[in-house]
Parts: sequence; C-alpha cells; structure tokens
Amino acid sequence: MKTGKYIEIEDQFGAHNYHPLDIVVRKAEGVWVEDVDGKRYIDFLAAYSAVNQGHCHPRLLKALRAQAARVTLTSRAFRNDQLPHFCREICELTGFPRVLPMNSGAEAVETALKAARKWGEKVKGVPAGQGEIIACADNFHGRTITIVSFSTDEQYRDGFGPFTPGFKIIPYGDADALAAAINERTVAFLVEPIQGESGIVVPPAGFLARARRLCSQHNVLLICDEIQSGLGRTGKLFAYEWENVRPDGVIVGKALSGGFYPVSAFLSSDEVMSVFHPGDHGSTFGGNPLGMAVAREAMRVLVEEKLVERSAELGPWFMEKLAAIKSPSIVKVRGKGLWVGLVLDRKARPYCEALMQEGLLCKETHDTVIRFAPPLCITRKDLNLALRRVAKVFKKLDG
Ligand code: IF1
Repeated sequence: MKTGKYIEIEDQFGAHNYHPLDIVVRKAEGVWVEDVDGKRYIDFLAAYSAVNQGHCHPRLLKALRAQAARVTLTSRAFRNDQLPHFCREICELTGFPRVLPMNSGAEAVETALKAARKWGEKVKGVPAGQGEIIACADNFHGRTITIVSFSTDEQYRDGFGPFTPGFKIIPYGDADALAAAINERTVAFLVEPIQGESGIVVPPAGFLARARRLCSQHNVLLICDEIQSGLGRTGKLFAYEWENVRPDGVIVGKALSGGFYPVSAFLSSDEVMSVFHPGDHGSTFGGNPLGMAVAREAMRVLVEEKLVERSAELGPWFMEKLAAIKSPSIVKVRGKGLWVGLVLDRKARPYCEALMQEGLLCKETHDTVIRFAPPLCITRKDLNLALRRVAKVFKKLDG
C-alpha cells in the first residue's frame, strides 16, 4: 500500500485533530526513519523529544521484550519487582527524594497540580479550595480540561469549557510580574524552564533564579515541567540546571521511556509527597512493570551513552552552523543544546514540507518557527548532512 492510501483511510476513519506532514512511517532506527514507500529521512523532531535515545534503541527493545514475557501489569493493588528499582534509580539520577509514576505527560502535570493544591491546604495552611497556582503565558503543559484551563492559546480552550478555576497567568520570563502575582493563597509556580511548544523560547537570564528566590520567600512551590526540556535535551539533565536552581518538584515524561511506552513521573520532596495517602491519587497503568523496566533501561542508556554531554557538545556547534546559513527569511536562531528554534519572518510550514522532500523531518510550531530536536544520539556527520539539506531548502525557497 502506498502513502496516499494510508492517508485516505486515516482521514476517513480517524478524528481530524491533527495536521501531520504527509509521511507514513513504517520503521525507524536511531536518527533514521523510513516511510512506506521506502524513502529515508533524518528525524529532526524525535517525537517531540520522546526518542532522545534514538528510535528503536536495541537495549530498550531488549528490556521491553524481556519484561513483556515476564509480567506487564499488576496494577498498584499488588506490588511488582520493577517499581522499587525504578523509584530508587530515578531518585538517584535526579536527586529528588520521592517519585510518583504516571503514564502521559498530562497526567504527571495533573499529579503535580494536585500535590501543590493539597500541600497548600494541608501544609501551608491555605483555606480549603482557595489555593492559587501561577503559570505563564504561552505555556504548554498538556491537554486535559484542567491544564487547558490555564492555557493562553485560544484554540486549545475553544469549546472545552467550563474550566477549572484557581490559575493565574504572568508573562513568561517576567519575574516582577511573578512577584506581583504571588499572594498568601499562592501554592505553586508552574513553569517550563524553556518553552517548547511556544517555539523554543529561552527566558531572560536570571528569570528562573529570581523565581526560585521569590518562591522560597513566600513559601510557594517552584515546579518545573521538564517533560520536553528534560533528560538531556538542552545539554543538561534538566534545563533548570542552567540557572543553578533546584525546584521543589519536577515533571518528566517523553524520553523517560525512550519512546517505547508512555511513562511519566512527578518528583518532589518528602514534605510535598507526604500529602498523598492511599487512595488519594493513582492510575491503573502508572508504575507498571513493563513501563518501569523500559524506563530503567532508558535512564541507563541516557547516562552510559553520555547523551546529555552529546547534547551539550553538539548543540552549540550545530546552532552556530545554522546561524551561518544566510537567508533573508531567517530572523533568529535560538535554543539550548540540541533543541533549536529557527524563527522565520514567514510561515514555516512550507519550509517543513520542503525539508521533508529533502529527507529531513521537522515540524513547525506557532506558524513561523521551525523546531529542530534530533535524537541526542545523532552524530556530527548526520548533523552536517542535515545542515546541507537545510541550506539547500532555504536557497530554493528564498530564491
Ligand atoms: C501533542 C506540543 C511539543 C509538553 C510539556 C506536558 C506535555 C507536553 C512541556 C504533555 C507535550 C507534546 C504534546 C503533543 C505535541 C507535543 C508538543 F507542540 F504540543 F506542545 F512537544 F511541543 N508538558 N507536548 O511539551 O505531555 O500528555 O502529551 O504526554 O500532539 O499534543 P503528553
């Protein structure tokens, strides 16, 4: 069956909640993706940073297979022999004392919001039902009704009300606005250290450090959503390390399982996590042995293959090379590590389509930004190949 036929069937039977590029992927390995017509592409999106370890990593495949043949799901009604190891290993890797595993990113964000509200009530002493959480304009934290309640993107909210109250919005990167927004009912500040969906937006230097100080002063939890920015993407394990801060809680997902299986988690202190008692919160699949076995191996691969270091080393070099591409349509190159936004003065979609034709897969975000986020296992050679393809497309489309 050819590409067109797959698209026709999906369009006929699937909900139309996406506008993907017209490539139908059949298989992938490392940074390479092959479509159903046999054409090969370099993946410069990495499933929005979920496959930082590279597609179908052999070690992850082996871990998944081995665990799938033993036991896949126990539910949390019983214990399993993978969850304890996962808990210890992720706590040791990240330096947080406690973890609560979930599945999708949005569920881990919801977990953080619940933890913050309950901590506010039970520990900080905010009157019941009065807790406020501050988030940023242009945030992306997922798509549940509560999460889109504090989205500032009208499309993500349109038609989905009524919304969850208790959220305040400040402009991203504006510490003065944060200071002004905090009051005695504020329980948490939820922030992406670098905004992903918004177009790889790096806040002004010192923003997160000041947010940390403000949160400490006013007994407010600083919670970082590192679902996309974390686990090596920016050249540090967590993007908040660039500002030498330590949040009170961090949310991880995506690359935590290297793209094999949805595994997410909320990590925090004893004090925050102690608000959860048996029955307060949970998930059928959260902490399941299959997910835990995959996540354990995904973390080991991240460390043993030095993927964080690779991102730190190759990112600045790659960004420099991109910045050297002369094109009247490129306004700005921004990012950190192997996470780069190419800001154009026009629509980015035609560029993404042309890049796809040249064998480079990436996706526009917010209309005018091309997002580059290759798997962190990418070599300098493949980055060079990608750069040549980018240069070619700009020459063609500009000219
Ligand atoms: C889609 C975007 C990226 C995230 C952060 C939580 C979540 C995400 C910082 C929720 C998810 C995904 C969702 C995916 C596309 C992708 C995305 F463009 F939509 F915003 F990466 F930039 N926090 N981001 O980036 O995690 O529940 O999806 O596991 O199609 O919606 P999830």
